[in-house]
Amino acid sequence: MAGRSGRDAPNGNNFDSSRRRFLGSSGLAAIGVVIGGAMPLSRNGGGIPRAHAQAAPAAAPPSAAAPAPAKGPQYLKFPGKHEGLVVLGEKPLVAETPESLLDDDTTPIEKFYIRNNGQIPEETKDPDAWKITIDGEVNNRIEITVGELKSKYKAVTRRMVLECGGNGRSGFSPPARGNQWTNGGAGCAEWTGVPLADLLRKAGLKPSAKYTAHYAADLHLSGDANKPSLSRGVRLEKAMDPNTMIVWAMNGKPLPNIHGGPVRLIVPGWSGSASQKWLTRITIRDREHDGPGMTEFSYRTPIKPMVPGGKGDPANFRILESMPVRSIITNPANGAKFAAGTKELKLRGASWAGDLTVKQVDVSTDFGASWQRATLEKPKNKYDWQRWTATLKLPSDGYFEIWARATDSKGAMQPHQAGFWNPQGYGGNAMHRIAVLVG
Ligand SMILES: Nc1nc2c(c(=O)[nH]1)N[C@H]1C(S)=C(S)[C@@H](COP(=O)(O)O)O[C@H]1N2
Ligand SMILES: [Mo]
Repeated sequence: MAGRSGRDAPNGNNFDSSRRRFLGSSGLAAIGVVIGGAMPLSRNGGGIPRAHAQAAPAAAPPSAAAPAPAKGPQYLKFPGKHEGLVVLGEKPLVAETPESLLDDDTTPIEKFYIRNNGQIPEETKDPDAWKITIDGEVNNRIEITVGELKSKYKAVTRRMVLECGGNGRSGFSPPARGNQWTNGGAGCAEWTGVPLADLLRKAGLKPSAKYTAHYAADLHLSGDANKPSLSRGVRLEKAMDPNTMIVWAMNGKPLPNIHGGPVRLIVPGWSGSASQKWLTRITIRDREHDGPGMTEFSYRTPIKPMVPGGKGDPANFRILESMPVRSIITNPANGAKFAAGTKELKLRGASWAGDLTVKQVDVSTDFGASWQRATLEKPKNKYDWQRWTATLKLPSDGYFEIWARATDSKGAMQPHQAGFWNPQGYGGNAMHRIAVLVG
């Protein structure tokens, strides 16, 4: 099944020596938060993924001289990237951003997560000469260079969340197949480009037009030029949404190669896999796309809930579209230690909800027995995340867990545990929990 092989394969510990290319020796020093030694979170019915505690910056990073330990976070070493990013897989390269590094209103490029399914292409020398084709169920096929796109269409800039479809996967029990994301397969950047709808209107959609198919320049992991590494698509309605864009700039800078430069799609609110990097072609289809990433259990979730760990019947699955509501605590970091007598903690966080907005964020210091409402900001524009703050009073010194949960504009709240298990672990949006120690 082309749609599955080579993608989302377990990344366990089967790394070879080439992984060292991307693995850093430190991560701790670069993180500007108060942290001490590793502090385990209390376990609660499997609600807290093991990887969570390990991914916390409080864990000791491997030293440069010592061989990499078999377990524990592996920090990323990649040009232009922050040393606190955690490598989830090396072939293909996948790295997530610990929640505490998502504390900026706009995620800086250096902290933005990386997700590849295939080989990373070489950086193009002439970005403006890069060609994009629009064909299929259109009246006029379009072939346009990035240079023409910039000069002939009206550019817009929007701050929008990009989130991997598998974000939160490590919360599933039994473990689901694929990169074990905690909450760090997400970021919120300023994207500049043109709405895809402007090009589709120019091309003229035929009445038969129903779905997009996205193609790109990255080679399949195997190196086979005839096999796309990933080719996803969306319903026409989403393609025509003015927030779905072809972008060439990120945070005001030319889109970096690692993030799909010179040009990529941004399909906000939906599984990040629809946001094709290194975009070369969009073919309009008269039916749902069936490229790699569209079939069987890839980016598809059960229609009728299935037994956790069960086999799953592909006929009971449909394409994952909007992502579920999520909130993260971005400060303090998991494992933070505070001086004895600290009575008040100031929290900062972020929340978002796929196609929806966030209505409310609550925090708890007593394992969910009582909740306190956080102050929630408005999004800058549609698909922006919503920052939140809260001031917590602590009854005494000691070990506390801080839990955060968001509720979306339709009233759906994050669950205590990742639910609706599926083989490749989509939709895991359990409440974020951190541990802190006072005194
Ligand atoms: N061409 C191409 N586009 C791609 C991918 C890929 O492997 N190849 N990965 C997708 C997935 S699964 C995600 S989550 C996002 C990640 O984008 P980022 O690496 O810029 O964070 O890109 C998407 N676009
Ligand atoms: Mo993804």
